Order: sequence, then C-alpha cells, then structure tokens
Amino acid sequence: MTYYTGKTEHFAGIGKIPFEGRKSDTPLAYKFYDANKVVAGKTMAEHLRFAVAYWHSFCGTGADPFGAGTRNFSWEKHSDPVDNAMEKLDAAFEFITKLGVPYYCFHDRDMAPAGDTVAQSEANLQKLVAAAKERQNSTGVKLLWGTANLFSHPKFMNGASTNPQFEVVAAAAAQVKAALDATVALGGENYVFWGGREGYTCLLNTDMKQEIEHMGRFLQMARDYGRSIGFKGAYLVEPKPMEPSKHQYDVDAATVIGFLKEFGLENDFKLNIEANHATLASHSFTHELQISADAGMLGSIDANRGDAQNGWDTDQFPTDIYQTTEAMMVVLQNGGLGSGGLNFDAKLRRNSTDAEDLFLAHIGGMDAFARGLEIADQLLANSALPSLKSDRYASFQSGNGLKFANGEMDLTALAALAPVNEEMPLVSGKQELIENIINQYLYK
Ligand code: XLS
Ligand code: CA
Ligand code: CA
Repeated sequence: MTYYTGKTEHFAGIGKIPFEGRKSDTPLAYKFYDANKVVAGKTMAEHLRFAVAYWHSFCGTGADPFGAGTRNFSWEKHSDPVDNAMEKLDAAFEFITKLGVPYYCFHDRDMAPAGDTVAQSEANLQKLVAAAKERQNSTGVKLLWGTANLFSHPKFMNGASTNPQFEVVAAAAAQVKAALDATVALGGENYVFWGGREGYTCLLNTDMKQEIEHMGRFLQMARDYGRSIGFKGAYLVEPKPMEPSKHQYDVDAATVIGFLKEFGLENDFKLNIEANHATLASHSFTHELQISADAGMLGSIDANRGDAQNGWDTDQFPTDIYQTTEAMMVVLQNGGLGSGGLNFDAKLRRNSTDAEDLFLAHIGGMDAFARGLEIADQLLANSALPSLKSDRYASFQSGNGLKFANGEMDLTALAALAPVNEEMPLVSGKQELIENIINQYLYK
C-alpha cells in the first residue's frame, strides 16, 4: 500500500487482529469471528460482509452539543484540507486492513472536503476517489455503499430533495450525481439514501404532499442516472423517524415500502435497516428486518444499538447477543443479505479516547454478530423454534383454511364455517417455551 505522506502508521503498535477463540483473554483478538469458519454452508465472512463506517470512525471527533471533540486525529496536520483527507484515507485503509474487514461505506463529504464551488467540491471528491481506488486495489478492501451527505450543510436546513427552495433541490442533485459517479468508480455494491432532513419541523408551513412527491421524483431521477452510468447494485433507502427532523418522511420500513411502491421504485430499491432507527421508531430491530424481508426488500443493515435509558440515536456498537441472534435468524431465513452487509454505523463514546478503542469497539460488534450467527443457525437447524411457529398456522395448510388463504371463499362461505359454540379449544402461543429455548441455545 502506498502512503500519501511517507509511511506514517496511524494506529502504531496494533497489528492485524487475529482470531483466537472464546478462551482467549487477548483484548485485541476475535473470540467468535473466524472469517473462514463455515456456518450453514457459507463462511462467516460471506454471511456477515462487515463494513467500517468512514464517518464515525474517521470523522467523528466525539463532539456533542455541550462540548468540543475529544479524539485526536493524527492525520489532521496539513494546512490544506485535501491533504488532510488524503492522509485520513491512509489511516482508514490502515485501520480497515488491520481489522480484517472486507468493506467500508462513506458519504461524499466524509472522504473529501467541500470546496467553495460545486465544481471544486466535485474535483476534491474525484481526487480522493482516485486515491481510494488505488488503496482498494492494493488491499482488496471493497466499497459496500456510497452516499451523499445532504444534511450537514446549512443550505439543507429545510431538507434536500424535499426542500421548498428549488435551488437547494438542484444542489442536492449535483451532490447525488457526483456521489453516484464516485460509487460506480469504486465498484460500490449499493447506494444509500438516508433522508435526515427530508421531513419537517412544523406542519403548518409544510406542503407534505408536494414534498413527498418531489422526493419520489428525485429518487426516480437518481435511479435512472445511476443505471445510465452502469450502476448495477441496489439502491437502498434507510428509514428513521426523527432526528435531526422532528418528523422524517421515511419513518419506518413499512412507510418506506409503501412510498417506494407508490413511486414505482420497488424493483430497484431495497431498505437499509439500522437497529437504533428501529428503536427510535418504537419498533424492534427484528421487526424492521422482518417487515423488509417479508416484502423481499431487505437490502443491508446498519449494525448498532441505542441505549434503553434514553431515546436518542446513540449509535453504540452492538454487543447484545440476544439481539444479534434474533437479527441473524431473519437474515438466514432471508437467504442472506444479497449485495448488502453489516455496516457498523456506530461511534465510540466521547470518553473512549485510546487509539485501540476503535479496534475494541469493532471487535466487540463483529464477535456479537458472529456469535449471533452461530446461535441463529443452531436454533433454526436443531431447535423446535421453526416448527413451533409453523404449527400455529397448521389449520391453513389444508382444507377450508387453505381455501380461505388462497382467496377461494367469500365472507358468507367463511361465516358458515364458524364453530357452532362460542367457546372453542384454545391453542397456546408457547412464548415462554420459545424464550426458554433461546436462552438454552445462547449458552449451549
Ligand atoms: C444517520 C444515518 C446516516 C446514514 C447515512 O442517522 O444513520 O449515517 O446511515 O447517511
Ligand atoms: Ca445509518
Ligand atoms: Ca443512527
């Protein structure tokens, strides 16, 4: 790998993270993630397709509304922001390869700074994309998805494609076009739309119908442009109910699926489900995954978690094996994630300031999903869970139940099949048994 400035090692003293197994006490080693271990016919690496999020890992300073950043970026030492970006790219690829993760994800502005003009911003991005391509080629690291940051700049304060000001919509188009170019140039396997400010803060001054129509039109145009330059991957919409908007149009998976169908986007678009966004929408992570999978639209996952004590988008690294087990059951039953993967859209805590902390955080997240994958596979292959679920619906597998399910009777015919007595035998849902089985397998 060729480094931009000399051969600065940004994570000095940390080597390639090895797999050592569950008995190991080495902090900087995997306990469960064994990339080549075969589970349910595929390697862990093939199932999990982990990605590092450029923004949190290499741009997030730890700043919050009450205080300045706490992380020290060794690559921020040049007077020219493009030089800083070039050295940050070195640091990013050093980190990703030491971690042994196959993919990364980025926003245009994470990788390259904006210039004074649209043309300058595009030139900056192209320069960084060319350098990223070299590093991808020399390391084998790939791009899971690219996206455009349409929420940080002040001009996006009223949204991007849903902005009431046409000039802002056009500015958003310029950024999406350039980000699609960048994604295609880097062989990106997906392209994400997260509508952070596509929503409103006050309904009284908002023409919601018009704004949502503009969003649909914008996505159609983006889809067509991407296909015209050879993008063959999946477009992904990432639901989130709020934050930074009071109300975001892409509230949850069901809302997004309805929106995509309304605008004829359902064949090109899938969903990118983030765990913490699910909980912000008062759903569970599994609920959002299942809704998407049932619609044939589970595209990719932003792997993180919230904090049960508060309602923010805390973007913590996933550590809860119960949750990763449930998630991986949905993924396995979905036949995998296709071109998607598990992107750690997660950040270090503000007071995690050691260089190794970023490694420890990813190791923990990867081990949590690797263990979740193993348990999910055992539950599906060996436990009574699948049959406990399907047996509940046995009465629809033949006879009149099947006729009903196939739409072969009307309400009068269905009503005529009602049992004579109001009382009838009840069939238990067996929830406690299912929960006991899961706990048994967690520690098997
Ligand atoms: C923010 C979102 C964002 C998207 C990409 O809450 O998670 O980071 O994943 O724009
Ligand atoms: Ca996300
Ligand atoms: Ca989030």
